[in-house]
Parts: sequence; structure tokens; C-alpha cells
Amino acid sequence: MRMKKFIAPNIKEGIAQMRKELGDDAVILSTRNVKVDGSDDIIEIIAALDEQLVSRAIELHNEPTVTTKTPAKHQKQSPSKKNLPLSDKKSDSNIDSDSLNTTAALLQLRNDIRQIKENVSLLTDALPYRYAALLNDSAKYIYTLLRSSDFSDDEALRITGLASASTGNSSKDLLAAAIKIITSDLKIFPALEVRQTVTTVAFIGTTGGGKTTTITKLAAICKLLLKANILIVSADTYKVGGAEQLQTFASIAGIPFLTAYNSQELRQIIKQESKRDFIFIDTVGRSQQRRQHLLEIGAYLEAATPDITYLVQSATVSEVSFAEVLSRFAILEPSALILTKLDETAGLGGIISVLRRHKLPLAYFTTGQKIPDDIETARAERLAELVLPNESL
Ligand SMILES: Nc1nc2c(ncn2[C@@H]2O[C@H](COP(=O)(O)OP(=O)(O)O)[C@@H](O)[C@H]2O)c(=O)[nH]1
Ligand SMILES: [Mg+2]
Repeated sequence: MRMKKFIAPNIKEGIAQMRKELGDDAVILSTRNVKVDGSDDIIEIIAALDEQLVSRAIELHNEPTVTTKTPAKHQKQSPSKKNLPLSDKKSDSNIDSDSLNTTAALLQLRNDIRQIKENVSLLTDALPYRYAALLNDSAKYIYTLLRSSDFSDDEALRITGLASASTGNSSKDLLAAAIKIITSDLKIFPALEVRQTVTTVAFIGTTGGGKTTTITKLAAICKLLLKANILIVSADTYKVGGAEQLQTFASIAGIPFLTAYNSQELRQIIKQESKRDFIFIDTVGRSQQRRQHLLEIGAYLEAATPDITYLVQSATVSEVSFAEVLSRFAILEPSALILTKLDETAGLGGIISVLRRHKLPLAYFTTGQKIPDDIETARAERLAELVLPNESL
């Protein structure tokens, strides 16, 4: 195999050079544009003339046609073909050069695809920050922070634009303005407090979102800080160990605990336990089917007629999944959101954007597995500062 590198101002001239030196059977192994400072790009072609490939192509062409997977029926219909001489000299050389050209075309294609891939990856790396070049330095800085916190381009530009329009141009002013815009988009739900009458609180949400853990945290806090009289009811009779986990916690914390195996039992319990300050209800549907699952939880809610229904949802999901969960559970009319696993999330931009659209108020944040430490009342500033840290200036 003979290989050679050709440098030319464009691909056409490069191929002409290649043909002149290596002949028509030469194949291109790679091409690339080479940047030369102060002048136009030049092209570098690596080409080869593979004598073995040439002879292999001839061999392939000369192999009997029976080795190809032509259906038997088809072969029968043209028996005369079989008896024909495989080819004459003239057509041989034509086909050899055809197959070499095909090989060359394939190599060229492979090379083109590689280059396209490289260019696409350059573009996708730059895409999230595509508008940054249009902004002044401070705005660019805010925009870039928002984009790296998972805000979409539209949202990042909206917030940056509003911030720029509302204040001076220093980074500090813009950061404060952007935080204010984000916080003004978020609604906050008041924390639990003891009232004259019982407050029934239901916890709904997807499995694994943190309902049971959050109930134990809130129950502990309400008992310790509010000196409240609490009852925990588990309607989680499906998940293996779901009720036991809560029951164990309740017995350690000295909090009364009951299990409701169906909605009638739950209705009965609620009726009988009206002297409590809080009744916390852990809900889980049995069905794997989403609609059925919602209907089951709906039946529990109908029986319990809760004063507050918290949707408990992890912040570690994508914007799309988060929006999907909020839409799906909207039918159960949650009063507020408890956003869990803030300690595990990388970007909150998507979550904040969805909350802006859905207008579901935030009640609590949870930030880890420690009971009861890792829970806090929701503050919009806390979320805003997680995406635009003050110390980033
Ligand atoms: N890192 C972290 N893990 C959490 C948090 N809240 C709950 N978890 C964990 O998430 C998992 C599911 O929680 P669980 O309360 O059983 O969810 P449920 O299915 O909705 O009742 C458990 O391993 C919890 O320890 C949190 O705020 N941060
Ligand atoms: Mg649970």
C-alpha cells in the first residue's frame, strides 16, 4: 500500500494532485481543513493506492455468482446467465474502478461524518450560551449562571432582560435584580401551625419522592417545636415495609400511629380522631397504572377531606418530568409542594420555571435523610440563591 499526503487550496485540486501521482485507483483515507494563520484554509488529503485492495476487488468480482444470496427462484428464471463468461476484460476494469470509487466514496463519507460530528459537538457545547455574545459583560455573567443552572434559553434571557431593564449595569445590581425576579415568580405556602380545630394533612406524590421520610421529619418538628398532638395514619399498605417504616419511627418518637386499609377505614379514623392538632396521612396507591393510582389516592383524599394536601416531589428530576408530575397530580388539587432532595440536585432552573407556570406554592424543602434536621420552611430566596449564589460575584 502506498500512502501520500497532499496539500491543496481546495478538495478539487487535492484530488487532481492525488490522481496525477497515484492514479485513478487511489482512495482518500482522510481529509481535513488546516488553518493557516493569516491566510485561507488549506486542505490536507491523505490518500492511498492499495494494490491489494485492487486485486481483492478483482477477486470479489470474479467469484461465482452463486455465493451471492440470490433467491433460488430468481436463479432459475435466468439460467443462461450462469453459463455466461463472468466478464470480459473491458467490463472488469470498469467494475474494478467502480468498486474502488465506491470504497473511496465510503471513506470520504466516513470522513465527512466524522467532521460533521466534530462540528455538531462544537455547536452543542456552545449552544446553551448562544446569546451570551450579544450581552454586556454583567448581563452575560448572569445569563451564563442561569444557563448553567438548567434554565432554558428563553427563561435565562427573560430573567436577564428584565433584570437589565430594571437596574444599573453593575454585576452586583443585576444579580440582586435577577434574584428578585426569580423570587417574585415563586409562591410560598404558610408553614404548619396549631389551630383551634384539627388540621388534616395528606401527603401525595410519586413513589420514592420522599413522602414517608418527610412525614417523619414534620411530625417530629411539630411535636418538638409546636408541642402538637399528632396522629400519623398510613394508607401505604402496598409498598412492602412502607407502613412498618413509619410505624417504627412513630413508636420511637412516641407518636400515635394507625393504618387504614381502605378509604372507609380512613374516613372512620378521621371522624374519631378530631381531638388531635394534626392528622398526617401517608398515601400510596396499589396500582402500577398511573390513572388507577391517581384514582386510588383520590378515593383516600375524598374520605379524609384534608385541610392541606402536600404534593411531595423530588427536585432531582428533569424539567419535563417535573412538569409532567405536577400536571398529573393537579387533578388531586394539591395545596402546596414539598420539594425534596435539594441536597442532591444539580440545577434547579427547570424546576423554578415549571413552578412559575404552575403557580403551585412551596411549603417545605428537604435537604437530606437526617430526621428531623433536614427539612426547612420554603423560602423563595433560598432557591434563587441556589441558582445565583451571592458569593459568585
Ligand atoms: N438525599 C435525600 N434523600 C431523601 C430526602 N428525602 C427522602 N430521601 C430518601 O429518598 C428515599 C425515598 O423516600 P421515601 O420517604 O421512602 O419516599 P416515598 O416513597 O415517597 O415514601 C429514601 O431513601 C429517603 O431516605 C432528601 O431530602 N434528601
Ligand atoms: Mg412511603
